[in-house]
Amino acid sequence: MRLIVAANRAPIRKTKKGWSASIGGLATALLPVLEQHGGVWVAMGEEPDLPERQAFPADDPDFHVRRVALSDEEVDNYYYGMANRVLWPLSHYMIEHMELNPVFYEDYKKVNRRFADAVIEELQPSDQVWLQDYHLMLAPNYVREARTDATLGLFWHIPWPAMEVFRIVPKARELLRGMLGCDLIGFHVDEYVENFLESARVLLGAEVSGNVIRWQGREVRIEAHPLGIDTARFRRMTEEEETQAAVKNLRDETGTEYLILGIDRMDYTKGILSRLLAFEQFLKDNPELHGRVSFYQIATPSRTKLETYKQMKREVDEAVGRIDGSYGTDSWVPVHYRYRKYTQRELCAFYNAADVCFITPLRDGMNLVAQEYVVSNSDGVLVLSELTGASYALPESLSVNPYDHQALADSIREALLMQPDERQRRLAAMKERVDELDVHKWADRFLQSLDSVVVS
Ligand code: ADQ
Repeated sequence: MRLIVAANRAPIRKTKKGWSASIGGLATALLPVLEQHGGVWVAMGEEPDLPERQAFPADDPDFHVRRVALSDEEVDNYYYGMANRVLWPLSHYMIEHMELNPVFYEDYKKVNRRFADAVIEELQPSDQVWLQDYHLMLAPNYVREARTDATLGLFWHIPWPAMEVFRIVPKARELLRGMLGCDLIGFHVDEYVENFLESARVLLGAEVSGNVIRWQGREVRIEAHPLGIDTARFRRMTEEEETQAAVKNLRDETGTEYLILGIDRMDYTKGILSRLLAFEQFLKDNPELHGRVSFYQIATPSRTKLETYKQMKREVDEAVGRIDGSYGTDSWVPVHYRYRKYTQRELCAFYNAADVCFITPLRDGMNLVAQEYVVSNSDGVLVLSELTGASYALPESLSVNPYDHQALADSIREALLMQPDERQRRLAAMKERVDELDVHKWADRFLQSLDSVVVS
């Protein structure tokens, strides 16, 4: 069996030393499968001078990258438009951020058609096709129409909202029909599976029994496959001498008894602003802890072209300035704010050094940062928003409602004061769970399930 992956981004990037495999996320999970079985990775081609088909590695190829060339305007409408300004806010229940421009959908359709055409061209009998995420909702059915016998799976990385929310998007039914070209659709947790089944039942009148949708004479299975991280890699990186030296530096430089950490892409779904406001409230409520606690907020620049993201950054910058201005002293900076990317090893140092990881998205499909903290830390507390997939996967975290300002502020104090035996008990249980979610096991489980769909 060969694997054909279709995803928005390619898993390789050009560095000064030539082409190399990307680190993290999907590339980590799927490249070993492609290396073992061979295949093709179909992705968006944003730069016109890159080849349409590229063998990787060039000298002894394991697989090919196939690029779907897009114009700047198509990238704007399909990616920055339909994917990031319609489907992203919709799926995170933030409909106030939706921008419903019909041109977005027209280009989204066109681009999905082109992805499907590339898959169809590459497809050989007995290949498995695995599409990824909300960028490619329509492509599965385009492939299905051309190849009725193809084996098609899709994994959806963000939440699937309640049916009543999903139906708000124009063309909701067309989008659902597109996805139902698959044999298997995976989500992180059961809640999203239930929401999807209800969407298909109510909006399309599809027959649903258990987790199977009967649709146009075929069966489509809807399953929960929670995604994990590369646990061995994070464990190894944390133990390395270089990382431990960085941990020591960080603690020395911070100079406070407690270190609290937030790490996110700079996105309005991650709840960075309300987290900062909660930290401010915590400082107001707990004067005896002034000078003893530092909060590191690390935010990776993301979708920086979009106005909502620029606006959010301004608000975050202002809040940090206000808190540090009101509470900071000559010897104490309450909030250390870093708006930049780090290497995974550097992130491990932050995780290892932090007494509390404060992860409070307003919604999040899974949230891998929570899992990275659990693997890389040895006696800290994970405070986790109950509106994340990770909260279902890690019930031993200190769960909090990110919309409850006072509860957020109180959770910081509770985490800092948690007794060592309780901290250890919770963290040990979460470490076992994160081991089970491991990204390699996730890929195996999904592909085995896709295989069994075909056999049954
Ligand atoms: P994201 O929204 O990107 O992913 P998340 O799962 O937390 O959210 O993954 C972020 C990744 O970026 C982590 O691996 C983290 O280490 C890395 N990262 C964050 N800040 C960084 C920095 N400053 N420098 C370098 N790396 C940084 C989407 C969904 C999630 C879902 C994943 C996977 O929104 O809900 O968990 O896909 O399915």
